[in-house]
Amino acid sequence: MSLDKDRLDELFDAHRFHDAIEIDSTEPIDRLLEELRMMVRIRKAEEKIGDMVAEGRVKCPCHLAIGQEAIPVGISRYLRSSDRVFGTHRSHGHFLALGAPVETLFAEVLGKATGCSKGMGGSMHLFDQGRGFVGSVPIVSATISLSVGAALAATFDRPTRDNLDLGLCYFGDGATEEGAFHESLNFAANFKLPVLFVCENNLFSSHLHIRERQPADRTSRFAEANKIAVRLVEGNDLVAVARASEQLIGSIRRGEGPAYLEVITYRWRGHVGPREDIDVGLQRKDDLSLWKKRDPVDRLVRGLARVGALSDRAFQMILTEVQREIDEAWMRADQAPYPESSSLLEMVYQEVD
Ligand SMILES: Cc1ncc(C[n+]2csc(CCOP(=O)(O)OP(=O)(O)O)c2C)c(N)n1
Repeated sequence: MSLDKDRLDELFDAHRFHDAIEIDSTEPIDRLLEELRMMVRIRKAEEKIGDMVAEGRVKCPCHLAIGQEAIPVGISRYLRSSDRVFGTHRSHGHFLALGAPVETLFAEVLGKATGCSKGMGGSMHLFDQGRGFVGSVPIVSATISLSVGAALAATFDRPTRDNLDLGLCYFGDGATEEGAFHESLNFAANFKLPVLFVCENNLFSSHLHIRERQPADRTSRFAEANKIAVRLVEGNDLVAVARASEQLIGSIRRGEGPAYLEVITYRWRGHVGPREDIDVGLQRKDDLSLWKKRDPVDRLVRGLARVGALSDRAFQMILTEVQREIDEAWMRADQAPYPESSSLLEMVYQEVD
């Protein structure tokens, strides 16, 4: 094992973490089964979108997070609708894990009026304010500073600094190479703001590996430099993600200041689009088959089976039910109308008194 504390060590090793995840008696099984269903829902929704991109039915650029499902599901366990969650260009899972309907995602990628952004945004502009999803945008790192502002606003709402709502931003390891990221960490730390920074470190920014871009691969070193509390976990282990989230979100709500959760994971598809073998026009060089053994869904299924909580038949039933849900949601989204061209300006200008 490397002695460099800025390295990810075994978390980086594709040969590790293939086992069933550990489920102990403190984990309510019903909740885990619901979370498994959510992970399957996210995966199948993204597979459907990928297929529809390949068929030319979906025209907007779609960045799939297949292989990363445990992260938003584990974190969302401890979120509430008054929190302010911000996503990225790769946010289908962040959006769905908060309970947003699959149909509003499908309609959005199809540009339909029933989409979560009325069909005007596409895959990278998702929005569900009622569920606390304030938005995702394609500009790398742009939402990090917005989440810090939202966290500042949350402190105005509850000046006692007790049971605070939080700002939360998901971002990739590539976003840590932007200035706004560093300014945001500094500001949040200095003013002890209730914000959770979630770095989904999938090792790649487009086709470039983090070891080709940075002198070290553990991004939470930047949070430590700002005296921010850090947890670093294996991101394909639902229970590990949820436990770290519970601890960090608890301390943020108590007014103890920002926290940084770094979750190590891997995306199975290329940077954009449905292909597994091509990344930004280049042949993929990494060993995807090894990383697939870290499948967060399969590891959870095996963990549940090991404690006698899930039979093969019960899992097949979940797969069938979710597939039906996905097919029906796609059908409704597909049949929905496109927005009227007359509505275009409604989305740009607002009446003021
Ligand atoms: C400011 C900015 N620079 C570059 C891009 C082009 N771009 C889009 S996604 C991406 C890679 C981001 O990688 P990362 O933040 O690690 O997220 P991941 O795609 O791995 O989820 C880049 C360079 C952009 N959208 N915005």
